This record gives sequence, structure tokens and C-alpha cells, in this order.
Amino acid sequence: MYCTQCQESKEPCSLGGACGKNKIVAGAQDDVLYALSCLAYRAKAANIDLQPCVLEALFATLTNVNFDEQCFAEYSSCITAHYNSLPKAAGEPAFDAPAGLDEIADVNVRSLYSTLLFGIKGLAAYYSHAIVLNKTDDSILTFIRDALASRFENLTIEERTGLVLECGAYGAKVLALLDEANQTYGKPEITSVSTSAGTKPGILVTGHDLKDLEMLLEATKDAGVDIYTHGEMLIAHAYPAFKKYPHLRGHFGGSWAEQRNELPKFHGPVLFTTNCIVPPAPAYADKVFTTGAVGFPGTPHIEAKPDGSKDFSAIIALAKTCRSPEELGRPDLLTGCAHDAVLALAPKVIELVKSGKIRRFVVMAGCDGRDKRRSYYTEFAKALPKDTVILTAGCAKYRYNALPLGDIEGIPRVLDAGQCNDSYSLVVVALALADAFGCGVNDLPISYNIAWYEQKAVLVLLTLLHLGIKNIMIGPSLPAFITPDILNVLVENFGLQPSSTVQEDLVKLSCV
Ligand code: SF4
Ligand code: SF3
Repeated sequence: MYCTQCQESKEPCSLGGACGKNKIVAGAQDDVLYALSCLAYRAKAANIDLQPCVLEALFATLTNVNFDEQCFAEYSSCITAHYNSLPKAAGEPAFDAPAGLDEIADVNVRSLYSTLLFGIKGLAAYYSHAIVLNKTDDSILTFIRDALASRFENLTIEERTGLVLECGAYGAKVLALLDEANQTYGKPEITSVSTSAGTKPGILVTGHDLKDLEMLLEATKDAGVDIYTHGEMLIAHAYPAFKKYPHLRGHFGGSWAEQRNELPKFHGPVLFTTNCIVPPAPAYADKVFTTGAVGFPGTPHIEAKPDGSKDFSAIIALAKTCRSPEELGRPDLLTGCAHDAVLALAPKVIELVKSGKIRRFVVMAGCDGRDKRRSYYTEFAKALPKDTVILTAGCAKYRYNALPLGDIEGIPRVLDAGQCNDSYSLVVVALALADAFGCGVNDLPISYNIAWYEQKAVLVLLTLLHLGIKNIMIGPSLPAFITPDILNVLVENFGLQPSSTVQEDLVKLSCV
């Protein structure tokens, strides 16, 4: 086992991961990824695009998505059949060679290929969400094919660096596409979301897939159960199409990292539509359902039918036998501060910036996680001067979105655009502000202090670099898959910097 893909990596994880992935599942994931690269190599030589089904296999290998060895065996047989149907390519690699990324001997080549691979995992995840909402762009699948095939190509370090940066360009494409796709549900509105518990039994929906939430809301219209969002689903409350369901009762809990503490208090079943699933504790393991790319051994999986619909009757039947959720005693949460809603406030925001009442914006988007060092983000948010505004997206926000940080003349000091993919929304806001002030995006009073955990965050980071954002700070630790040489490239060309202490970083990011 050799896994370095997430922020919890033991550099590398070789015996099992803090995420719960064991050696057997890690080996099965490596086999799938290696076979995908062999398939991509043949498909590229034959100038054939990969089938969209490879997206789910890639997505399933993203951290905290799928822990079920059986699922990977099924992906492997499907990939093998596809591979065998293609003509042999000149110079193709052996299909049954050892598969781990540690087989790539040159550490800088391994680092660059790992960064690319992790970026396309994020690309596959976000593109899957866009596809279910009928937004497609074939060039994304072509890039994923070429990126996978590059594992076996004799490329220079510069060419590999170029591919990594190109992944950021596709990141910008897919995030824009998903932003458009999500508007199926209308434009998010700034919304205060209740975190109190109702008296009916509930179903908790977590992950990022809004289509699954929509289908479940339809299926439970008259079922006598309430639906609660969890984690990255908070933003659903801000979309006009979801506001019309009175049984979308509210939001329950903090980020994914709190699952084992909080889910026993929900009492009802939990539907995991995407990452992050933590191996369930016995107190609620019998209430967990998965769907899409998510899997956990022994857990019922709700499959999509050929027309894309899903049968939620088992989860609804179980919910009806459960107690209503317990109160967690949390304040209500504000969300829906996506680009349209924030840009509607632009004249006021510009006036406050010009008058010095808003001195700086700090983008604190990204992931949450279990690392104790992440209390840094709570302390950083608390220590920010009162004339600063936090722009956020992703589950990183749970470190500070319940703090009483107040507002600046009616503009909330934490503007939550939504899920990690909605980081794109923050860039749209930044570009519009740059336009309004007649300056470059790096000349704005905006700093970036990004928290990362998994591979979607890798793609978001590459996207920000592609969009020309400089001097991004990342934490709570640097990726284990980046070698010192590659880090130097990122530091020299983009000013990438690791986070350190709150006091030092407030200075480095010009917040004090
Ligand atoms: Fe380790 Fe992260 Fe890989 Fe899990 S996903 S095995 S914690 S590096
Ligand atoms: Fe979070 Fe898993 Fe990354 Fe979508 S839900 S941001 S970690």
C-alpha cells in the first residue's frame, strides 16, 4: 500500500489510512487506477474517448468515497472488458504490472503524475454532478483520458508540469459547467437555515449530489418524514427549487469530521450521496445508505435505474420506524452567498470598500478534517479584524460559520457560497470586483487562506492557479505528494505558501 492522496497521509500511508482504508481496498483502488491508465493509453492511440462510466470508477477512489472492495472488483472487470475491446497500441504498458504509484521510480515524475491524477479525480467528481443535471462537455473526458495515459508517456518535467496546470484550466471549465448545471434549481438566495430538530422522524442527506436530494424530496413528499441536510448539502436550502419542499426541515450537524459524534443523535437513516463517508460507528451503522460512487461493505446501496431514477422505499420505510432527531443546540446558519446574490450587493460592498469600512476579504474556502491543527481556522476567523469579510465555500466553513462574527453595515462577515465546487463563485465575485475597481485580481484587497483535505480541493487549487490567483496560503499541512522540487516551482511561479501560526499568517496575508 502506498497512498499519499489526502491531508491525513502518513507520507505515505502504507499499512492503512486514518481515513479507514485498508491495504486490500487500497490495492483494489490502485488496480482500478492502473487499469484505467492502460485503457486510456489504448483509447488515446485509437483516438477514442473514454465512456462516462470511467468517471464513477475515478470518483470512487477519491478519499472517503468508497471502502467496498467488491465495488472495485466490478469496476476492474468493466474496465478490462473495455480495454480488451480496443486495438493494441504501440509501446503500450503491460496490463498486469504492479499498480501502485510508488512503481513510478522518479520522485518528481511521481509527484507530478500524482498531482495530475488527484486533480482529475476532482474533475471526474464534479463532472459527474454536472452530467446528472444534463450539462456535458466532451473535452473534459478527452482531457481525463490524456491525463491518465500520461502515466506511461516519456514526458519531460516541463511537459508534466504543463499537464498539471492544464488540469486547472479544465477545473475552471468543470466548475463553470457545474455552476450552470446547479442553476437547474434556480439561483441561490442568501438564506438563514434552521438547525433545530422537528418532531417527525427524519432522513439525513449528506454529500454533494443535489439531484439525489431532489429525487428523495419528491419521493418523501407525503411520507410523513422530514428531510435534513448535512455537511456540503447546506447550500440546498438557498435554491428556490428546494425551498418549495416544506418537509426540507433544516440542517443537522457540522462537517463530515463530526459524523461519529453527531450521527448517533440523528436517530434516523443517513443517505451518503458522495464524500465524505467515515466508516460508521456501531451506534448508527444499521442506518447508513449509500448511492452513486459511495460504498461501504455491508451497507445498502441505492442503485440508479437505467433512466437515472432511484428507489428510496427502503430508506423511507426505515425512517418511519425511527425517533425524531435530538437537538444539537447549534445556531442557525447563513448560506447562499453565491455570485449572483453577492453581486446584487456589489454597489454597497464597493462603497464599503472605498470608505475603508471593509478593509479586506479573506477567502477561507476548502475542506474540513480531523487534524487537530484545524482549530487554527477557528482561531484565525476569530482573530480577523472586524473590518474584514470571510468568503467561504466547502466544508471548511464549519470551523467558523457558527461564530457570532456579525456584519459590516448589513454585509455578513462570513459569506458562504456553498459547496467546495462553489469556490468558483468566489472567483466570479473577485473578477467582478477587479472589474469594478479597474485593477487586476491580485491587486484587490483579497487574501487566500485555503484548507485542503481531499482531491477535489487539489482541483480547486489548480483552478485558482490557472485563473491567475497568486500567493495562496494552504494548510493545515502541505500535500505529502509534492516533493521539495515541485514545491519550489509552485512557490517561485505562484507564491504558494504554507500556513503557520494565526498571528504570523494575519501579517503575511495583510489582514492586520
Ligand atoms: Fe492515507 Fe489519506 Fe490515502 Fe486514506 S486517503 S490511505 S488517510 S493518504
Ligand atoms: Fe468536504 Fe469531504 Fe473536501 Fe466538498 S465533504 S469539501 S472534505
